[in-house]
Amino acid sequence: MKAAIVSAENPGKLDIVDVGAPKLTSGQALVDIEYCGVCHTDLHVAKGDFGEVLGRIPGHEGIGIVKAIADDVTNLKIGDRVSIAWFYQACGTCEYCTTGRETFCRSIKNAGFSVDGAMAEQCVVAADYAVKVPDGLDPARASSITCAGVTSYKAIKVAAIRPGQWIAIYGCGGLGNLAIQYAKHVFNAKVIAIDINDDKLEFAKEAGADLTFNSSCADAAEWIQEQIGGAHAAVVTAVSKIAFNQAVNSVRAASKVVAVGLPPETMDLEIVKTVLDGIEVVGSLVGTRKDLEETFQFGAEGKVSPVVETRCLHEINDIFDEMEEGKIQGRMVIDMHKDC
Ligand code: 8ID
Ligand code: ZN
Repeated sequence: MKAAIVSAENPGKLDIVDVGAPKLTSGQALVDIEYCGVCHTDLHVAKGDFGEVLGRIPGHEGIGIVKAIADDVTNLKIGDRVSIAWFYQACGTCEYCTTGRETFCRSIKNAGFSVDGAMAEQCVVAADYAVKVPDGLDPARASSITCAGVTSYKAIKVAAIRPGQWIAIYGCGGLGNLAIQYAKHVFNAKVIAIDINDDKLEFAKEAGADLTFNSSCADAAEWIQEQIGGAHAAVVTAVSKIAFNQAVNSVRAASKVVAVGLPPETMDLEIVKTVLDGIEVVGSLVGTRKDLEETFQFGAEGKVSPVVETRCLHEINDIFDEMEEGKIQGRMVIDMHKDC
């Protein structure tokens, strides 16, 4: 089958190759992939930012149709439409798995990083962990919800924002534009969107942002403090430590800064401010199966609608370039049946 793999010859790139179809083992379902969104995490994986995984098939915004199931699988049937998410499988029994925090299981497997993902014609999933896509949700949009959507939604849950409060969203890319939509249409918050790119900020306005700010030449924190006396929470999806530092300074006392972006850097945290203002800086990692089920439902109801453009698998390295140059609005989604 056709697949993209992390290249050994071209650092930071993927090669399109022919590989053997994955083998179905106990507890698994074999999925014919229809769509796979391209997340900035795939770019981190290709570059080895989380450790080198040469030969790995990336892709964790996969959507496809179940083609076969192992004999012991009871929760899926052939023909079901399911997702292949970064949260691929966990142990199911540890203190994290049994307390609603399964994405922090220490034995977690991640699609497209520790196991092969969905940038291929076929993929196997752990059947118990594959979330079904509800009827009425377009599969290309569902792919973007499988990571960008659920991660943004969960991060706002973690931010504990209340209706009518201000939330600052740093980074208005694949995740950020959806974070704006969830903040507005699900949590009834007011949104300040921050990016370094004017096109992204125009897009953020279309997604529902009440205020926007270009932080390429000015400090967003100062401006936010001036305009609204500080945000009640911030979610940082930007791939830059500068945004993380600004986020801490842009919130009111006793607020949360939710870290989502994964730049391989260290943020500066001023201890005195953190203590005196009671700031909580907290990481948020994708979402649980239940979070994804909820997020899919908001998509099916039309409350949140990912903006996607379909591309072919052979364009994957071009998509990575466009992502690094900040040229993508919404999500590029690979259509496995498209040829170019
Ligand atoms: O579970 C998680 N925590 C999770 C899940 C999925 C993705 C984390 N991520 C991580 C990705 O690995 C990546 O590091 O979130 C980050 C954002 O992913 P994305 O939304 O898929 O990336 P994008 O579409 O390239 O958007 C990034 C945006 O950040 C802006 C860019 O202009 C772009 O719009 N940005 C940058 I780069 N620097 C900025 C800055 N200093 C900035 N915006 C504001 N201030
Ligand atoms: Zn992702």
